[in-house]
Amino acid sequence: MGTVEPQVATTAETVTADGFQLVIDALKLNGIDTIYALPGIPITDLTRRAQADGVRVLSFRHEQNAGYAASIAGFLTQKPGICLTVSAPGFLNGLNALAHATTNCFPMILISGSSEREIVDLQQGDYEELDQLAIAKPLAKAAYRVLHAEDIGVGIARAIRAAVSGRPGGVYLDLPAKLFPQSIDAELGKKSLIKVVDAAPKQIPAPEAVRRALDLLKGAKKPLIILGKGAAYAQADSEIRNFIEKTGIPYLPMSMAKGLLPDTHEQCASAARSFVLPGADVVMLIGARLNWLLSHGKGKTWGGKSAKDWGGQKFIQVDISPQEADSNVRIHAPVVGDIGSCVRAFLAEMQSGWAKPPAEWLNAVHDKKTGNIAKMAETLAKNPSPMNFHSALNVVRDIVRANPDAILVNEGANALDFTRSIVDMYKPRKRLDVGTWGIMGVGMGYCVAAAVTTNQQVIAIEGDSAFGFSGMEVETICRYNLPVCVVILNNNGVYRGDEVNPTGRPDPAPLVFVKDARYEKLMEAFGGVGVHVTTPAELRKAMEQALHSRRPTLINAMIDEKAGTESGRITSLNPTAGKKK
Ligand code: ADP
Ligand code: TPW
Repeated sequence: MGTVEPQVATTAETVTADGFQLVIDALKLNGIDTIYALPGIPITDLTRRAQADGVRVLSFRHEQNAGYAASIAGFLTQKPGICLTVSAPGFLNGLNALAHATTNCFPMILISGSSEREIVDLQQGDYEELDQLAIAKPLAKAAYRVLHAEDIGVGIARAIRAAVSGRPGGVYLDLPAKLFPQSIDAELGKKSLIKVVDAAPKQIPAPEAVRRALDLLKGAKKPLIILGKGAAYAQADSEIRNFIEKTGIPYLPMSMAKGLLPDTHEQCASAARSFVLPGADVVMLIGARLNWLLSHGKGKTWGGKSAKDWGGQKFIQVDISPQEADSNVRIHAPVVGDIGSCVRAFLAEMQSGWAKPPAEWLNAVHDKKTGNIAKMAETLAKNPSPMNFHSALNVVRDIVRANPDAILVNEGANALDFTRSIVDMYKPRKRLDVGTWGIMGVGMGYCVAAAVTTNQQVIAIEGDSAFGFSGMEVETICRYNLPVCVVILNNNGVYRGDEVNPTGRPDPAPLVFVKDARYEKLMEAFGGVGVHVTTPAELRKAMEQALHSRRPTLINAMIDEKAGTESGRITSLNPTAGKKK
C-alpha cells in the first residue's frame, strides 16, 4: 500500500500484466477517461494505478454520490459513467445509484470489488461477504462477474454494450479481489482486450411506422408534442428543433428536456400545460414515458372524467424500446428506433409538404400561455420580506438567462417544482434533476460530474432537506476546485419549517430542522466561499460573484419558513395531506 505499482512486471523470461492493469487498459481502450470512486479493499490500488495511468479518478465521501455522478455523466456524454466501490457496504451504497440509472435510462457501470467466491458461496464469513452479483441483478439492466484475468476484456466490453445500446441503463460488473493480482503474459493480455465497435448501433425505424405516425399527426386538429429526457439524451438537437419548427405544433418539454429548444420558443407550451394536456387530440411522445410524471396518459390531467378514465387522445410514441408502447394506454402509432434516426425519417417524409395545425388551436394555446406568463410575471415582481421561493427564483431566472451555458442541478420539493416552472432553460442537457423517481440526494454528485464532464459553471438549486442527503460532498467540490455554486433555499425543514410537535414535548416535529442553520459554514470549512443572504439583491450579488470567480460557493438563502406546500406539486400522492383537505 502507499506506492504506485509498476504497470507491468518484468521477470527474466516474460513480461506480465496483472488484473489491475488489464481493467485500466480495457477502460482506456474504450475511451473511458474518468472514474467516480471511493477507495478501499480490494480496489485501492485500482484507483491509484488508474490515476497514475492518466485516468481521472474523482474520489468521493460516500459511494451513493459517486454513483449519482457516474449516472449523470452517462446521461451527459452517452458513454457509461463508471462508479468504483469496495465490496458489500460500498457496493450497497453504490447500488442505489445503479437502480437510479436503470430507472432513468442512463448508461452507467457500477464496478465493485468483491470477496472470495468460494467463501461467499458457502457463506463462511469472509471480510465484507455478500453475494453482490445476485443482489445487483434485479436492479441492473445486466450484471456480470469476471473470474479470470484473460476475461477482463470481454467483461468490460459486455458491460459497455449493455449500458449504452438500446435503452440505456445501469450495469453491474463484479470483480473479485483475487482477480486483481492475477498475472498473465502481457502480450496475451493486450490481445484479450476488446475495443467495442459501434456500442450503441443506430436503430432505424420502419418506413410504415413513420408514415403511420405522420398520417395521424397530420390529421390532428389539436396536436401536441412531448419531449422527454430520452430526446435530450439522444443528442439529436438540431434535428429535433427542425422537426418541431417544421410541424408548427406546440410542444411540452419534460423537466430534463427543458432547453432542447429554448423555453422562450414561441411553440413552447409549458405555461399552458394544464390546458394542452386535456385539450390535445393527438400527442406525439419523443423519448418520454407515460409514467406517473404524465399521469399515466389518463385521468383528469388528460381530460378524463375520473382518475382512471382515458381522455380520448391518440398517442404516437417514439422510443428505442419496443416494449414501452401500450404500457399505460393504447399507443396508436409506435415508432421504434433511436430518436435521431426517427426524427430524420420524419423530416425526410415531410419533404412532400406539411400544413401547420389549425389556427384555432394555436391561438387558444397562445392566449392561455400569454395569460399565465403575465400572471407569473406579477408574482415574480413582488419583493416580500422574508424572501419566498418566487422572489429568490426570479434572481436565479435572470442569472441563468445571462449564463445559458451553465448547468442547473435541482432537487427538493417546492425548490424543485418552482425552479422547474420559473427558471427558463436555453440549451439542451443543461437541467439535471431528481428524475423518474423524484429522488433526493442526487445534488452534489450531479454537480461534480456536470463540472468535470463539461467544464461549465454549475448552479445547484437545493431544498435544505435535499442538500442534506449529499452535503458532505462540498469537500469533494472544494478538493477538485470545481466551479459549483450551490444555492440552498432554506426554509428550515422538509417542505417548510413551521410545524410544531403537537404533544408540547421538546422533540421538534418530524419535518422540521434546526432553525436558521448556517449551511454556508460547511463550504467555508473546506476553503470554499460561504454566503448568508436574506434578500433577492444579496442573492443576486452572491451568485454573480460565484459565477465570475468560478470558486466553489455555497449561498444559504433564507426563505420564509411558512413558504412551501407539503410534497410540492404532488400533494395528491400524499395520503395524509389528502385526508387533511
Ligand atoms: P421523462 O422522464 O423526461 O418523461 P423518461 O425517462 O420517462 O423521460 O423516458 C425516456 C425514454 O427515452 C425511455 O422510454 C427510453 O427508452 C427512451 N430513450 C432513451 N434514449 C433513447 C434514444 N437514443 N432513442 C430513442 N429513445 C430513447
Ligand atoms: C431518497 C421524500 C421528497 S422532497 C423531500 C423529501 C425528504 C425534501 C423536501 O424538502 P426540501 O425542499 O428539500 O427542503 P422544499 O423546497 O420543499 O422545502 N428520500 C429520498 N427521496 C425522496 N423523494 C424523499 C426521501 C422527499
